[in-house]
Amino acid sequence: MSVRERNQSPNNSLHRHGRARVRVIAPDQARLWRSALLALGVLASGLVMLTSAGSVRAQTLTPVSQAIAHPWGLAFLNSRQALVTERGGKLWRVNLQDGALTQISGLPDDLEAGGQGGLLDVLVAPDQSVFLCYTAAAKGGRQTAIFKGRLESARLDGTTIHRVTPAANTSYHFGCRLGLGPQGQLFATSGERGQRDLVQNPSNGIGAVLRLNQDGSVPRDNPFYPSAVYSYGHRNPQGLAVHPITGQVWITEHGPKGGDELNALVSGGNYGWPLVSYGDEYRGGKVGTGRTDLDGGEGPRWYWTPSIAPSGLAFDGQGGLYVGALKYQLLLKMSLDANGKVTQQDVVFQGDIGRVRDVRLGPDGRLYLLNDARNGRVWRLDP
Ligand SMILES: [Ca+2]
Repeated sequence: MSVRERNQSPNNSLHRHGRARVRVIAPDQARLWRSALLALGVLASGLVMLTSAGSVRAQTLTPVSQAIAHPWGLAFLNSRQALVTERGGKLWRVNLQDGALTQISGLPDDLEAGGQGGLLDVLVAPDQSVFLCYTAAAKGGRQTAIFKGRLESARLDGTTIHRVTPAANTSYHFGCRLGLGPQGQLFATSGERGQRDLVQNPSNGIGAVLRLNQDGSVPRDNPFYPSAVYSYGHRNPQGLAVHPITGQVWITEHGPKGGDELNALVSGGNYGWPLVSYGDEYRGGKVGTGRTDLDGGEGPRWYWTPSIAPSGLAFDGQGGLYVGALKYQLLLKMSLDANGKVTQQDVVFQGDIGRVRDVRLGPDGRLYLLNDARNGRVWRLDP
């Protein structure tokens, strides 16, 4: 892999934005201690308070699947079965009772795995249509693409319904998280592919969140119609979740060196990349204008410096928002008030399953996770 997602050793505190408390909820004393150290690092920055251990709640991580190599996306078919993508280009149906895997055929012919690309996210619509977000080989390199199919036994029958243009030769920053909005529109994140010059132009899909009808056509009320772009100025968003009450789409995105973001999307919003950032360039120096806010743009609801490398995002039924993280190997719970302001950040666990790639709310109301490892698995968080 020529360009790696951030996995530098975590040697710094978990930074945060705004005035909020950090509370630690961890399943055992060892985990509590690690998490408390993390939180105390934040405390040392003088920005937050650490609440007492009285808020600690025991939770257990239970493996619920056989091993899957670098799983990336998880979607539930029903309460007994889920689909899980493998970045290298396989799709599995997982029996959630016994953990058995069934390989699904019929994947798109132009799927190309390599670098950060491959078979990435999966979504199951209420009518059981299956959507895949993947890296497609294309003239001029690779592109993020969306496939729609129906599952017939262990085979997908479908077609590619959208391709992000222009294609680029790079093998990183594909984005590729999927979600369904309250009116049934499909939302998909599209990373910037190292094509910074294109990100501030919403007529292309680079560095954007897309909004499509389920047949791949562009809704007439899209802000830049006929463009599929719903919001732009994004870097590499790998978490997407729809708020269960407001219907607003929330995303997480990888910043440069620092400045990973949690964003709440508005139609037509400009989220600033590569003009502004809370992070710095990897080579050193400020990003773009050197500022953190963009006139007329949308600022993040939260940011993390140093970077946690967020991947996977899920709301629970009570307004809690869960953020998975690769680099810090943790699951965070963000609490929101009625205005969508982050009021608290909790460390649910850290280090227990390595790099967290995805987090989803199951039909049983419990959180399910994927860990990014050669022998990755589906995990369930049990109270
Ligand atoms: Ca931003």
